[in-house]
Amino acid sequence: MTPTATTTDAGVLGRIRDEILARQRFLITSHAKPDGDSIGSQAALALALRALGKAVRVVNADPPQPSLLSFPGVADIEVAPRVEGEFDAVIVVECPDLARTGVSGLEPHFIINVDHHPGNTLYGAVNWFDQGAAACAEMVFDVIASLGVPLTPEIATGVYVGILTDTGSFHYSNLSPRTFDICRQLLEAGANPVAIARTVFDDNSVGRIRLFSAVLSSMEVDDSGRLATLLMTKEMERRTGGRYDDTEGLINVPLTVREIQAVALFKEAEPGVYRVSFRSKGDVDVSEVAKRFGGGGHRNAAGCTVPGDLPSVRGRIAPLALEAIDRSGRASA
Ligand SMILES: [Mn+2]
Repeated sequence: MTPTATTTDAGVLGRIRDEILARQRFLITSHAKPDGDSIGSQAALALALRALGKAVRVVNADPPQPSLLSFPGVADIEVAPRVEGEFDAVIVVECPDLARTGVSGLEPHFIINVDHHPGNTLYGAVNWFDQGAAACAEMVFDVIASLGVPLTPEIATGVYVGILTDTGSFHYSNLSPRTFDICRQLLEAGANPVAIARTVFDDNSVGRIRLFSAVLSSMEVDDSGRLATLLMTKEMERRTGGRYDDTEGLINVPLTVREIQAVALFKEAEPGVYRVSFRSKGDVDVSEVAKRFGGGGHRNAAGCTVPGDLPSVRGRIAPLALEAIDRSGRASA
């Protein structure tokens, strides 16, 4: 098969259906540090294939987030750096290239690639790549429908978890009428959107909230009101009972202020060394700032490690971040 850039035609879905129906033993994997779309897509697909009497193992390089563990099929997901055993096909969901799985031993197998990430390298024997899908789970929904497997509440829950998380709770731009049509069918099949959202998002601890509170209390906003800086120290971690590695989403809080265009979080890595994380909106390119200090990343999310005391590190970073904001203002003017 000659892969094409975006293969949304009915032909590829029919081919996936035929290849699955003709095979018996499956491995399903996804990207390392799996997100809600990875886990929801995998769990739903595994349940659907098992309903067809197939043998299915799901193997990822890293465990699911604890908040996802109670969803149907998720506890069965294995964590391993390498796959061993005989499989008739490997289905890779939500993964732009094979290396991103973090799992070795996949290459010799017949690979079915189902993904929506821009830049997918079409590494499979069969590739369904649709970057217009709001979540890989939308594509998995179509695969399950093509197989003729009835939607159970458990399967519907997995697909809904993927869509809910990958759309940022229905905030992001890839949403389409199709997204809501699928969700309508998922609810009709028994997915409970209130219970799912509570399970996914109500996973804070008191210590985590206290750590967030300490870090947000450190916020400084520059005179123009466009740049926020945050500080996190080991002392804050000790005092609050939060965990240093459990601060997902914290840096995004200042960005919810309309005027703030970029955020820099200075996280004390060791005495005299700061890990600096950046987030920005729109055309503000914070990766350029990170690169000046040997780091990198994307336009709107980047990071670097900088030695020095806080006043000097902040003093070097803040003017460059403001320049990045100024540049974007000029570009869009
Ligand atoms: Mn996704």
